Amino acid sequence: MDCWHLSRPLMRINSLTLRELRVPLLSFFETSFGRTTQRRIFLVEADVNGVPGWAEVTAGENPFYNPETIDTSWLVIEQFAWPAVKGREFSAAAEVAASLAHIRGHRMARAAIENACWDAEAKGKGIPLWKLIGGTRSAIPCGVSIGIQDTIEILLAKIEEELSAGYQRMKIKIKPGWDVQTVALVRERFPHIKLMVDANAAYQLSDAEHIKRLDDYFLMMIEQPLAWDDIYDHARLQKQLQTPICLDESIENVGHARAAIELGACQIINIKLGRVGGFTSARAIHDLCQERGIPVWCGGMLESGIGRAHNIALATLPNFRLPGDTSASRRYWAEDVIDPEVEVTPQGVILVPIGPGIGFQPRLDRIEKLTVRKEVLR
Ligand code: OSB
Ligand code: MG
Repeated sequence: MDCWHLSRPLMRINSLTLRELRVPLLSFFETSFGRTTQRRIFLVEADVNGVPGWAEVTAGENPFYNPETIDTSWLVIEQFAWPAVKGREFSAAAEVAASLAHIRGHRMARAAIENACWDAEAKGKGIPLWKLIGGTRSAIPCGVSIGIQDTIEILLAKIEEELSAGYQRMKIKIKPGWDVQTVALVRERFPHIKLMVDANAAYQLSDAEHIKRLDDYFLMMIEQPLAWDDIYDHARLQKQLQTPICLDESIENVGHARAAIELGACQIINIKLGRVGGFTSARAIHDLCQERGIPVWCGGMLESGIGRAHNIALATLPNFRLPGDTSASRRYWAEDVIDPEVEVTPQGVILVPIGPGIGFQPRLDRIEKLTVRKEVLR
């Protein structure tokens, strides 16, 4: 008699170790909402039946991209998320999200707990995380996100450098005063590259006439031109624009994705694991977009190797049909916190790891050295 499903071992989270690391970026990263020079990296290590699962809280240092920060997510995990999962038994990581669903918002905080359990579950089963979530790809096509620079010459030189490293598409950050003319000069210099822009909510619908000038430059898409929490105005803008709109900030769950698609607010969606609250939500958005013929790609949040490894797993799902923002460790860090570091081939792809779980080893010695705050929740 096959009663394997009855005797399947239950998962119990014995402890969560929270660590904050301070790590300087090799070069500053500037968006329409500000410049980052040093990251505060928040790592979560879960002990699940004695198996360590790792994840990263992808919140920023300030609430300028979305409402979460490293400090709010620490507090929410400590005061609300840990008490909700502590002592509970799960038959799979996919159930963890439901036990945190009563917490409103704070998706990046919730995602880290769920995602650490996914890593531990995959390790416990001896399989790669990307296979556990249903991934089908053995190589991930890569693009880069290039911040606002001090001069156009510096921007052109950076693009040149990334193209010769093999990256398949260039995304440049824009804001009022660094937009149409900048794009025109990039296009003039690189007529045939896959090019897109990301405004991080820097415009309003009343800027539509200005934004429409971008239609002359054959952009793959314009990412999040309008307010972070608005879907309807994006629909009104998309009706006037030829360039496809891609939503990032505005899509926090599958309901938002459905509304955006049905309103015609976007033609493409950027899925970020933290922003949407973890693998369960990310897969739901992925599946909906696949059904509706909307391509998705994996965004980034200047993650350390831990978050980067999760992004690689996510991007193996079949509807991740466009190059993402997941790029090599060496673009961000003097030294990453995982072994091996994430590398990109001269063809512009990341070869998906074959080891169990996230497939990259956390470098505990280095992690401990960079840690400025640590708390163990039991
Ligand atoms: O909007 O995609 C974004 C970084 C921080 C916050 C928001 C965004 C970004 C990026 C960088 O574009 C992507 C990366 O290289 O990790
Ligand atoms: Mg974005």
